[in-house]
Formats: sequence, C-alpha cells, structure tokens
Amino acid sequence: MLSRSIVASSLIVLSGSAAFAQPSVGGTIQDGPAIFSVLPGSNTGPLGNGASTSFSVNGLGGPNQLAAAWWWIRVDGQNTFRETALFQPDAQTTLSFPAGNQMRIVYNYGSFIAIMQWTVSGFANGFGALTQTVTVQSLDPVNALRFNLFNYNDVDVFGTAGNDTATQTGANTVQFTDGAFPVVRATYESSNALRQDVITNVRDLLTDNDIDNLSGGVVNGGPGDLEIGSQFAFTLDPLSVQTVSSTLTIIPTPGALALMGLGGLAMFRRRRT
Ligand SMILES: [Ca+2]
Ligand SMILES: [Ca+2]
Ligand SMILES: [Ca+2]
Ligand SMILES: [Ca+2]
Repeated sequence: MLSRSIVASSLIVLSGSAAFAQPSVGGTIQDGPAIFSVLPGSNTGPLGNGASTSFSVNGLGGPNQLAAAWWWIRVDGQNTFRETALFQPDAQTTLSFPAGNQMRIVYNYGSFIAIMQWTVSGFANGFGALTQTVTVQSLDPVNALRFNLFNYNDVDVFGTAGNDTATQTGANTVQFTDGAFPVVRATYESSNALRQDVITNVRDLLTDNDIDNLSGGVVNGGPGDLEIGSQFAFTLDPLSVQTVSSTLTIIPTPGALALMGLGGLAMFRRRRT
C-alpha cells in the first residue's frame, strides 16, 4: 500500500512539472551575523548527494562552516532497499520562509508528509547556531510506518575543509575543532545513533544501493576533512506526527567572548572552583 501511494503521487508530479519547470529549491536565511543558504539546484534527486550549503556566523562572506547538509529517509517495509535523499520535483514541493531566519520545504509522499525546516540564530559576531528539523506526519489511516531519518553534515571548521578534529563529548554530541578555536559543536537531540568519519565515508552509506544504519560514534577524529551523520529511528502510529532535530553551534574565539562580556565571567567562575 505504501509503495502504491508513492507511485500515484509521482505520476501527478510528472503531469504538472513541465509547465512549472524551475531550479531545485533553495534559498538564504539570516539572523544578524548568522547566514545559512541552501544552494538552489544542488539537491538534484533522491539518489544524489543532498544539497550544498553555506553557514557563516561572521556575516556575508565569512568562513563557510558547513559545506553540505541534508536529510535522508528510509521507511522500512517489504520494498525497502536503500536510503533516499528527501526530494521531490519542484512542482510537488512547497518552499516557504515563515520568518527571515527560517526556511521550510514540504514534501508530500502520499502516505506521509515530510516537513524539513532550518532555523538560523546569530547570537553575536562569530557565535551562532543552525537547527535542522524534520517533522513527519503520517497520512496512513491504518498502518504504522517505521521511519529512519538521517541528518548529514559536512562540517568545515574555520571555513577550511582540512585540519578538523572531532571528539565525542556526549551521547549525542560531537565537537569539531580546527586548532583551539573556533569550535563547532554538533548536537543531535533524540538521535538513536551517530557516525563521524572522514569525507565521504558517511555520505557513501546514504547514497549507495543497500540498507545501512549509522553507528560507531567518532570513527576517525582526524585531523582531516570530516563529516558526520545521525540516525533517528521511530515508528509512527496511523495519522501521528514526530519531529527530529539536530543543532550545529559555532562557538566564538576566546577574544570574541571577552568582547561580549562572557569571557570574563567564565574565567571568574573557573578561578573560584
Ligand atoms: Ca578546517
Ligand atoms: Ca552500504
Ligand atoms: Ca545505503
Ligand atoms: Ca568537512
């Protein structure tokens, strides 16, 4: 039943897409010095590499700390044979900007709707966060659906692909550094598992032609060009909804912290303990 409804919606797409042909969806969102972009046309298909992205916390033209970020999906069942990138032809895809710092792409797969959303937050120059969420709403009135969502990030600390190191700092947290600072802290709330490795070992698991699950934590902490993926596995009861999320936080240099008045406080606390 699941595969039949997907095919049905694909046929509708084909009949409408020719008249509304346009580049694959993307756009830019901003909050103060934090700017995030999904490059239009870079998310080319369900079997492709996801989207090219840009994430600066130092204003336009600042170091791009995130060269790629996307979500993959797998609904386990009889006809499941691999993971696929979230993607539908643009005529079937709804792109919106609910706020200046928020971008939303909605996909209707027939038996479920996937709402992919980014929120960017600029706390100060050099200090910001990017939250990526997917909300899945089941449209199936009868069957429970077993979902696997995969969030993938090609983190490039300091805007350079190389020289990054990764350390697991919590069950769902990995910290990336290039030298001492700045630090990218990736947190994956409620994820079942994560896997970090040198590029493109994690993405290859999502783009090859079989079923993979992400586990192992920090597999290769560098230094090198590193990437990370996390997996969220859950079962959706008929007509129910679930949201999963990951957050990348860029922490400023100690000098920038001091300028913000936070560094002195941190040092004061450290001295007293
Ligand atoms: Ca780097
Ligand atoms: Ca594989
Ligand atoms: Ca795979
Ligand atoms: Ca990287």
